[in-house]
Amino acid sequence: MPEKFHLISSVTCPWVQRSVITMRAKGVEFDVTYINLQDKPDWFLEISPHGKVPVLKVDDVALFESNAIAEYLDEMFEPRLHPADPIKRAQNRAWTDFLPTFGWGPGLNNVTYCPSKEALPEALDAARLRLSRLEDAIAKERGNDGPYFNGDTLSLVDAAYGPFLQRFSISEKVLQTGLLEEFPLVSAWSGALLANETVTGAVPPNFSEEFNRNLERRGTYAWALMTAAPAAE
Ligand SMILES: N[C@@H](CCC(=O)N[C@@H](CS)C(=O)NCC(=O)O)C(=O)O
Repeated sequence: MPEKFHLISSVTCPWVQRSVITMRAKGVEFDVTYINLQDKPDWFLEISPHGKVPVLKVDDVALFESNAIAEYLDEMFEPRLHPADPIKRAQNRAWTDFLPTFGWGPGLNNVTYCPSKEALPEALDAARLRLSRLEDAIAKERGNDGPYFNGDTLSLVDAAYGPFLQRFSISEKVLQTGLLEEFPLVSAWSGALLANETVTGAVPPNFSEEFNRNLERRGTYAWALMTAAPAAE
């Protein structure tokens, strides 16, 4: 059995949060080192082939890629966050692989980090397409009554999507697009994930401050709305 887990992290990274959720759900103790991704240390570049976090050091072995890390943790520690049924497990893996399509590029992140009011309608349309696929996937899962992807316990799919839905919910407070309300199953799923402390608490205490800094650095519309002076009477 490995003795020491050490996570190389960055405060606002959703892929890192996925590793932390997985370790929290399994009660795995770990140390953390935060690095500055704008100025990566040499020791980090030596252990991270593509220079990305998370890296999980398991004793002296460095694992990279949040998906590989999640799968490793799931094989090693109870409770299993993958379904026992091989077909369901394959489906869960496939929906986890869908995450970059869902979150990145013309997906949910383009709404979260939308640069302007004018760019919002196009970002919303592209996100709607991905959200409708996810809505269908959850509908097929229901058989189970939720609140999580496979039913009443967290799965690796929940650990993967939760961080992206959490970041969207922060921007959505000011954007007020109502986007998720168009997808009631995704909306209920998001609500359950954001009410789960294992998910939302898997960030350090300075997360909000650093996330806002991120919104500012990226020149987002959400940041402009957060800092807009109230209209004069
Ligand atoms: N596919 C990777 C994505 C990780 C990733 O994109 N991490 C970002 C931070 S959220 C990063 O380290 N970026 C640094 C860079 O690309 O230079 C995973 O799942 O671990």
